Amino acid sequence: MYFGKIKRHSLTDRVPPNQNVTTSFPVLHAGSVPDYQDLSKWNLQIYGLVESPLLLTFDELKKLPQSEVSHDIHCVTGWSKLDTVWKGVKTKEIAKRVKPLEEARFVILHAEEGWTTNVPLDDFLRESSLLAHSYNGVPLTPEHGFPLRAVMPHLYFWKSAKWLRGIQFTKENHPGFWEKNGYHMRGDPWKEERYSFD
Ligand SMILES: Nc1nc2c(c(=O)[nH]1)N[C@H]1C(S)=C(S)[C@@H](COP(=O)(O)O)O[C@H]1N2
Ligand SMILES: [Mo]
Repeated sequence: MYFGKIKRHSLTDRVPPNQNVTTSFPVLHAGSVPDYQDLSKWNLQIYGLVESPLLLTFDELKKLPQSEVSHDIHCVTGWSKLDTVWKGVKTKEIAKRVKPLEEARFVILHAEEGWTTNVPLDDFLRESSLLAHSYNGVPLTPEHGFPLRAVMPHLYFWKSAKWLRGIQFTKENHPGFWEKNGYHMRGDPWKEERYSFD
């Protein structure tokens, strides 16, 4: 596994403003944890402003090129966790296959129970953005998003939808679940983009 060049830096360079490092792994979400008996009915729908929409089964997703990446994550409630290791399919690999149209500027991530979050297309397509099925080398636990979640570690962690079922490419920026409740449309932790009204 390649972890990149080891840089010498203090924790303050590494942790965004007003965040505290935790070694635990807090669980945060609205609604209930889905209970999947098996994945035979599970699929991931990729649609909207794309040339070739895709409907992937879990097996098909596992057959796409896999990446394992290590990132720090930052929750808007104030905790950060360093060096979290995720495995899955890069969003870039998905985009290569569906080919977003030129009009597509934003992405809505759809989770179970109708939960959504919105991100600009450029953020969705970052090198570090992943559709993850594993954490620390083992499948995600139900409460952390089994069988599949988004991981977009350069944004506050609420953008990283757990129990992901759909990826919709859009022209306009449609606020998702927390964004409708005042959370930021982008959510850059380094700029402290927590809420849209402050
Ligand atoms: N489907 C879904 N995904 C979600 C949420 C949610 O309520 N529903 N909450 C988000 C929030 S606010 C956070 S901080 C992270 C928490 O992920 P964790 O429970 O794995 O730490 O999940 C995000 N993904
Ligand atoms: Mo959160």
